[in-house]
Amino acid sequence: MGARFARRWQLAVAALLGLLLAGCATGRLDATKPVGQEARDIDFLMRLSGWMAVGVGIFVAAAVFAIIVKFRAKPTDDPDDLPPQIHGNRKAELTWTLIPTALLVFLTIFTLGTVFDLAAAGTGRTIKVEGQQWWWQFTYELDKDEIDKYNLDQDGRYEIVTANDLVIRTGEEVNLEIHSNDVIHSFWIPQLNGKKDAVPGRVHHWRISSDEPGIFYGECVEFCGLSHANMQMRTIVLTPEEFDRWMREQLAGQAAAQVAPADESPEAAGAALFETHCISCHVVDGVYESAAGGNANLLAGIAPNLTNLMSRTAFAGALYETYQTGPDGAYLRNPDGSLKLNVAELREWVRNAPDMKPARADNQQGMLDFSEVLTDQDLDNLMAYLQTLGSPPVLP
Ligand code: HEC
Ligand SMILES: [Cu+2]
Repeated sequence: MGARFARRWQLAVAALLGLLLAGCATGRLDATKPVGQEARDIDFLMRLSGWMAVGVGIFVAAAVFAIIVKFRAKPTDDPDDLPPQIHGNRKAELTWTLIPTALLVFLTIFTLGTVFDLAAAGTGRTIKVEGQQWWWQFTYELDKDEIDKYNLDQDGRYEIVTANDLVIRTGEEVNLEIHSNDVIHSFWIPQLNGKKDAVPGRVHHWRISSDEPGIFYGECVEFCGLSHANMQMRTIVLTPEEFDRWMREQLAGQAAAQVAPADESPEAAGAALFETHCISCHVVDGVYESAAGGNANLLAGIAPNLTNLMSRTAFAGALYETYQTGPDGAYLRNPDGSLKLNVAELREWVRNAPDMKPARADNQQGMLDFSEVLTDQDLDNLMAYLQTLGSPPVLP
């Protein structure tokens, strides 16, 4: 191997290593900044085993170095003179068997403790999580106390169905029931807990919690087809008071949803278009339920429930922001303080979704291309209608 070739190799390896490490720097998915007990337990194990490995590594490297120096050949040595040939050394064998065993037993005790801790159910509410190509759905069922608290009809069964944004409150140990409607996915919010697979025909239990309000990002981490990388989600952690407001606004959004009114407004025209083109897949609670229970034309069985579309910070598997953000990620606001809708991308999504997110609508995955169906005027009207669906998000 020539020196020039070797240097090129070194350069290539350095460049690759640089690229690889650069991947660690994207701050959105970061398991080293836990905000809840579950993630903290995992972080502790990572640090414990990491530091132990560093200790072992330094010890082994130092020993190798010391041996190289101490037993190096001296100019006076006869090159044909071999050192004494021995077989086995009980003391050495025992040492390098027992020390690693002790280290591993020590790690196992901590690991098993954490594994059992993480498997225990939490004390908070249960939320159903459904993965499908290529977005996440979250379903909250209200219990008797909540039905009481929000002054709802005692005999009713109340469910809030949402997508992309998983909203929880600080301090609550939330129990997730993780399903899949098609292939295997995996649910991961690094700052809240480890990964849990979503497997068709099974329910996996998982617990998350956060001590602090904030938005914590997550992704599907089991390769699940074409738009796997675009199957993201967020956990919006609110204080108990804010969470309560979120609940009330979700319920208000359900109550406010209406059938297309017969007036001349753009909203009414949009609702009529929605009825024609969209309700074969999309549910608006209490109004357009035709897709409930699964549309035979959709492999996944469902499309995002749009009842409270405006209350979500992201759409299309959290690939796009519902509201405009500046370069620093902060939300842009209108003069009256309200959030600025990301009309451009939302409109483009409704016009030609497969162009915005790779999917195979012809294979019943994702949303159809409406670019040949809807006129500019239709799109404006649909935008007006979509803006009637729910109130703005409650932000931490
Ligand atoms: C064939 C079924 C189907 C039809 C018809 C359909 N959609 Fe969709 N729509 C979907 C699916 C599936 C998704 C989720 C796609 C994804 O995230 O990968 C979606 C996503 C959306 C979203 C983003 C929601 C979110 O929370 O991520 C909006 C908004 C939307 N559709 C509006 C419409 C409108 C308006 C129409 C009618 C013009 C319509 N859709 C027609 C299946 C459909
Ligand atoms: Cu997936």
